[in-house]
Amino acid sequence: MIRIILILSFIPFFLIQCKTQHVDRKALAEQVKTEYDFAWQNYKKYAWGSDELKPLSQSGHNWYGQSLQMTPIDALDGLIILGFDTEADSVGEWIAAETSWDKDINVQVFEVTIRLMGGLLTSYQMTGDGQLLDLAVDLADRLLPAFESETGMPYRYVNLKTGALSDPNSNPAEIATLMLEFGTLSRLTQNPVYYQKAKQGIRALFEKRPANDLPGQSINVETGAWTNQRSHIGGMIDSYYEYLLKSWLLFDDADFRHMWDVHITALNSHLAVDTNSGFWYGRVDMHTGNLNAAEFGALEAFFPAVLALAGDTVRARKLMSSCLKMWSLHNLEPEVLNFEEMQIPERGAFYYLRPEIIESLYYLFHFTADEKFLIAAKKIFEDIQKYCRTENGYTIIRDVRSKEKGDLMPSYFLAETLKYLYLLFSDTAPVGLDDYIFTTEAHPLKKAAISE
Ligand code: DMJ
Repeated sequence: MIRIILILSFIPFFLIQCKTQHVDRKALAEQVKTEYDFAWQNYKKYAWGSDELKPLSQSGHNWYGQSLQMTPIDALDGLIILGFDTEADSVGEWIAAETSWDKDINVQVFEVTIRLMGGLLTSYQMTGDGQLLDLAVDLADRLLPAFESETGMPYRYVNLKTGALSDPNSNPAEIATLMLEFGTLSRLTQNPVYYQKAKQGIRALFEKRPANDLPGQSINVETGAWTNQRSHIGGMIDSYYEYLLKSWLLFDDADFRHMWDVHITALNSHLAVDTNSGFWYGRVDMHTGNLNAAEFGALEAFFPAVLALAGDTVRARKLMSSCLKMWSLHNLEPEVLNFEEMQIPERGAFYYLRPEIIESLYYLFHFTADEKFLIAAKKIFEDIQKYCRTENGYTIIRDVRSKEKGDLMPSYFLAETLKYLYLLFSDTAPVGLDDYIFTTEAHPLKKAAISE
């Protein structure tokens, strides 16, 4: 009896509802638009010109002391995609006029690439505004010194003004998650250097893999030595896999296909695990392949999308179902979940408005047309409104059990979380998975670039 109750408690609320509910996609798309506008207007009111909004303190926050216009640049293509045309025009003009990268600050190459360069490239592709492309080129040129390491793998930080390098202790995600953006820049400018440098870093990383093809969590870009032996699909490794697959699909480069094939085979043999609570990818030792933590979390929830994009809808569906169980435990997902005990370790109780679970629902719905994924997305949208909305914008949650609020609206909430919700519900969006590859920050890049 206890066993039956236990199994029933693992069935997500969304799946129980599936048989009876129908989703009014048009109405939901309008609601997402309303919430996007609400979040954006509050950013403008309290944090305009800063990187991100702090809704509880009604102020702005800059990552490096001075602003890089993180939220406007990350959000601009969302304004275009959701149909805020007049606003998008004036924000695009403002970005072109106000943005300068000539700043004496050490920036994280990965973050500024995915949020700023990615945002600029998509907005350029959607508007044809050459000033946005010029900003992307200027930014990329200032980041290029990062690749001047002994191994060719990029340093984590570079000074935008001086090119000074810092922090050689990097990780697969930060090393590889430049390829779509740098590669697209090469396509658009006909300058191969960006593609070559980004690919050279990935190639050097791939060559360092152990015999079982499982990369570790961190690696020194000067020596090529692994500095953390944990292997998993979570933060610090996650988008390495994503970018191998997507770089193959966007650039039709067979080297990336080979690297993806090698790794997905290893992941499915060593990390994939069927338990009483569902199908998961756990954390293993990179050399032995032995499970050392039955942990999964909000960041790992990107993986059903990647599996679906790779054509593995069977594993994608199973993992999606596990992700929804993770969400429904507390009606918000934790950063870390022990999937054997279905308990949240203290260090992983927060929800940072992350998009990955919604991103996966978007891919699953696209590839299967199964309405249950829309129903799940509707429930998640409702939960986010219920627990993360404040009078002055949306905010992160410190603990999904108590629902205690933190004080930050990350730029990816507009760039990804709300954008993926809109794309799920709208059937008139100007971009979609047939013609675009979405970066890890949800900036859609055209499969055939403008200049081709
Ligand atoms: C985003 O900046 C990107 O999706 C990145 O790849 C992972 N983390 C955040 C969202 O959770």
